Amino acid sequence: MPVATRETSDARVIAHLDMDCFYVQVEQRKQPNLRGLPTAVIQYNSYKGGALIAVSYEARKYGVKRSMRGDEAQEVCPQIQLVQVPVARGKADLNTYRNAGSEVVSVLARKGRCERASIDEVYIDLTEAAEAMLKEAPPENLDDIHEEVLKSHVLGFIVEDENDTKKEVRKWLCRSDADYHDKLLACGAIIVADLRMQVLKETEFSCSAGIAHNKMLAKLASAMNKPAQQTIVPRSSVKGLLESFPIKKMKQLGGKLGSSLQSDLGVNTVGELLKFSEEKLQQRYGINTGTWLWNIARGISGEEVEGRLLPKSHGSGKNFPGPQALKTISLVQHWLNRLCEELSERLQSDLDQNKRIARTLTLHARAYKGGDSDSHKNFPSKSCPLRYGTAKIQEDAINLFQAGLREYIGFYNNKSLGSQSNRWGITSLSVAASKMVTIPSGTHSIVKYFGGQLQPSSSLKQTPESVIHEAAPSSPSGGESCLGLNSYESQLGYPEEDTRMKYLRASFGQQVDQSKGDDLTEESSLLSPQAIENGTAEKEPQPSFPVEEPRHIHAVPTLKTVVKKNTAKEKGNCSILKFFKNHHDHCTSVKQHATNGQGGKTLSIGSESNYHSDSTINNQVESLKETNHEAIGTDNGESSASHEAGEGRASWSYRMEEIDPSVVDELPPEIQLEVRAWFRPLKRPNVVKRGSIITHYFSTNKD
Ligand code: TTP
Repeated sequence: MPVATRETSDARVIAHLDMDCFYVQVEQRKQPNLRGLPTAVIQYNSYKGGALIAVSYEARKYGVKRSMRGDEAQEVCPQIQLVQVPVARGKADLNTYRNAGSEVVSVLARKGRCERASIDEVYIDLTEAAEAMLKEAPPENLDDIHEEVLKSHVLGFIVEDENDTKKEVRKWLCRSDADYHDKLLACGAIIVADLRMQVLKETEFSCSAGIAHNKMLAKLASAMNKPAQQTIVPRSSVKGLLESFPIKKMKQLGGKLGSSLQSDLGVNTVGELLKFSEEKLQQRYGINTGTWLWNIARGISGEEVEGRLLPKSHGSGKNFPGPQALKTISLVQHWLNRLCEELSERLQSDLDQNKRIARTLTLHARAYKGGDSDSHKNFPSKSCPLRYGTAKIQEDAINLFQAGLREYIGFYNNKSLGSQSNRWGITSLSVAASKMVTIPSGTHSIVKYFGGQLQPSSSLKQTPESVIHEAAPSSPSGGESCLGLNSYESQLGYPEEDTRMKYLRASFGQQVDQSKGDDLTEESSLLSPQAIENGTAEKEPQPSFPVEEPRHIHAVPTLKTVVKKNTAKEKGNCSILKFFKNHHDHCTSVKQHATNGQGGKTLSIGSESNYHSDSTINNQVESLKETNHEAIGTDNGESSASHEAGEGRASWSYRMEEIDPSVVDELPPEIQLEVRAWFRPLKRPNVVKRGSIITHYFSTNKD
């Protein structure tokens, strides 16, 4: 989701460096005889000659495009050299490219704060370096400016004599009457050219760059003149640049939000957004996205260069195009096992090298159903807390897949696989590990770190079996699953036994007593079963709208009281299930609440919660009705408290989308996590709830 950030008034110099036809360059470094030849890297599969994933600039001249397959590329350019990506475990092995990307980052990081944006893209904040240069050796004082700098493109700068471009650029760089911003950018251009030459010398890779006062503009500019060139964006040229810049090409606008701008507002270029007031954009897309759109129309972006040299996540995926589509669970399991093996290896090496652990495992897939391989429908992505160890990741991944499949085909069981309506095919599978956390070094801090996550508790033992089993329908072990963990290992998210124990001993400086494991609550308990079914727990933010709702911060005296009361009782528990556990004993079974007419989700409050449909959230929060009947309600005239007849006790329900998220702020942090996971999927576009107050949601009787 786009995030509006206020731009600082300070002058900044940000560069975005993007490697040219990166995989091709990596392959050409391995095989120097390919240099200068039309070359393309193809995916690992022979279907129609394999999909092209990187195309050299020589091949582009012949009309070879990334969208082509090998066969087609050979038709338009018979002399093309097709190189297959390295292969491991029957799929592409991108490690060579990742490592090559790291080589580049390590050169750049010497000069400023770097953010690795992708396998071959880096942002670098050169403000300090440019300021220092301007002070000590400004461009106009330089006897010699390198040719590479003089080849820079300066947006909006009209070169009068085409034959004298370098001389003209030199003049622009050395203007003594330039404003401070442009002077800094001129210094930035000199530094970036130097860095690019350094990268070429040390890695043999060429790259292109954009130099501007913010990340957004630097990124736009780096793609404007490729390969091996750089583009400067003076402030005065921002309006001209955005005026004609296609809206769908803008970062974060390639998807639904960009399409909505086109179809609903008739906006086709970024500049056309200038026609709309901030209020209008906010009304249509929500406060945050509205402001973000208003900002980008003006080239405003306050986003900082994050200072991250390591990837944000790890992923392993594979496509199964055409006839290769996976049509049985056992085939899916076979490939998931391989993908998980690779993921696990990379997580292990990240842990070894960087002392980082990942906290979330996500499964994505593309699929078709009903035997129609052309009709791809969205296969729901699913997430759960990540447990280290290849076998555990494999087990959790297949469970996530099955949860997704069940939702995807509406109803799923093995017996009906053969029937036409339940036929399906998987054309793409991937697993990703995200939410990377660096483990603080030092005995004291590591204890503190784990202490926060692993408070002693027996809550898991009280987690309803039914919930666990339903959520993990085919757990091979029949026991431990991504939802039902209670081993020390799973809590720590640590890798295989030996490494884990070794690492813990080293970290704590003491013997680790494994037997203590049973007493600890694991992170997975923070995940509601519904969240896993919905793929919402800890789900990575998607770059499309829904738009974030405005948050309302209101005092919530009633709920606060309840929370305080329970918190005192339940200190140390990590799950909302546990949080309310004292009230289960005498509860009755819960009736499942169907999705309401508006597609909303209903949270049924009662006991013996059965994990059921993805649109129904059931949790054992009976205590709310015990202590605070009036705390939950709806505002649409439907009964807020649905007393379940025949069960002897009331089971309360409320529609999730009608609960003010600010209520969650009042809950203990560990409970907040879980409740937030319930809220996430309910964010909807074009809804700006104004004037919502907590009493509105939590009044006893709604008409
Ligand atoms: P890009 O930076 O998008 O492209 P590129 O470096 O090949 O070419 P350009 O000079 O135009 O920037 O992608 C970087 C690498 O990522 C690319 O070399 C191959 C890989 N890649 C894929 O594997 N699949 C894809 O769909 C894309 C877009 C890239």
